[in-house]
Amino acid sequence: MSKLHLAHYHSWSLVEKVSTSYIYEYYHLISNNMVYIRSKRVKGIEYAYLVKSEWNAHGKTSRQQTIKYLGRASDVELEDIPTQYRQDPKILSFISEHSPRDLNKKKILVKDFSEKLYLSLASGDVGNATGIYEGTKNVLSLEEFYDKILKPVMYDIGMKWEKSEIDVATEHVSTNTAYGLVAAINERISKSDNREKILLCCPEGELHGLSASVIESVLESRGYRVFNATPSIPTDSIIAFIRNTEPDLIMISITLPDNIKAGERLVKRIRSEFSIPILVGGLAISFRKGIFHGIVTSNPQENSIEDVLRLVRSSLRKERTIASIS
Ligand code: B12
Repeated sequence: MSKLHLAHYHSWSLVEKVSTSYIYEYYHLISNNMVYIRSKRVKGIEYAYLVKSEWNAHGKTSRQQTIKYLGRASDVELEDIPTQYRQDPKILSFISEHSPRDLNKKKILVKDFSEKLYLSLASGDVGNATGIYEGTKNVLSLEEFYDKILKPVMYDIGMKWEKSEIDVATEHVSTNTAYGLVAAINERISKSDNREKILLCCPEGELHGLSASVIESVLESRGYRVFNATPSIPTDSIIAFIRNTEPDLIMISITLPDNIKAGERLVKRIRSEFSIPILVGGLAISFRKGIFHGIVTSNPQENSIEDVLRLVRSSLRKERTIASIS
């Protein structure tokens, strides 16, 4: 990642949006010049223009110049935008807002958002990362943002670290920034009361906790009350917490295959004291079948947020059925 690229990227925090009933303008500030997309509606059809605005400090006036006619707003592709202006989440937002149904466009946008998110995470910029999330909102659901963008970016960071393409400091900065991003997203999520309680925890020794934060974020958005006790804490603490809070479901997240045995011990201990449904999942489980007898685990390769939600719903439904029978 070049420093120049990052410096350029930071200028997006100065982006401003102006809207009237007919004109939407997305600004990109480069020194004293702004570049933005303006769209005008003619006979019900929106047409887009890439426009440069030059500020004259002496005369205190600005001069607009159309750089490029982009055609119908709904047909604008990223490729239509000159490369130097493609970095702006607001320009991306304009494209996604005007043609959210175009699958191919969506793919390109996901790729572009992912590259930008990687840069933001690696440079420790929560504000930028949150801006990127905001930019995806017209095209992607919260679940899709996590599944299609944040998770693959984190997996990629893992690969890069494994291949020594990035050092451990960059990996740590990225992970901590990702936590900040999830927290910022959570602040934007409205929560309701009287919800089913879910405890998220890890076996002792398991230090991977971002997965649980992502799951927490989605479950909270769906109205569940989540207690996130990850990453690793002593089993006795988990047991005491369960006794005090009486959750309706316990979810155990395991990332490292080395921690499966500790996970099995945790499950055994919980089952010996409580009859609360347990769900086990995580990277370690997603590649191994047939472990954790009698416990619902996420299936290999079925690791998406939708899968997690499905498993949570079915576990709670089973619990309610058992409760209503007994
Ligand atoms: C961030 C990170 C760390 C951070 C974790 C910080 C934190 N607080 O989370 C730190 C630096 C601590 C770390 C340490 C280590 N890490 Co690490 N880490 C990662 C990394 C880059 C990202 C993990 C992540 O957040 N992923 C994003 C989340 C959203 O995805 P997810 O975990 O898959 O979760 C999803 C699903 O699995 C599922 N899910 C998760 N939990 C549950 C639970 C239930 C019940 C259900 C239903 C579903 C479910 O839902 C989630 C959302 O879809 C991964 C790369 C990777 N491929 O994941 C490596 C990775 C997991 N780490 C790895 C390694 C080797 C280590 C270390 C051993 C390195 C070392 N030598 O010290 C240590 C071990 C620490 C320990 N004892 O746990 C390897 C593991 C390889 C392996 N198979 O054994 C990986 C894969 C990197 C790599 N490519 O080599 N790591």
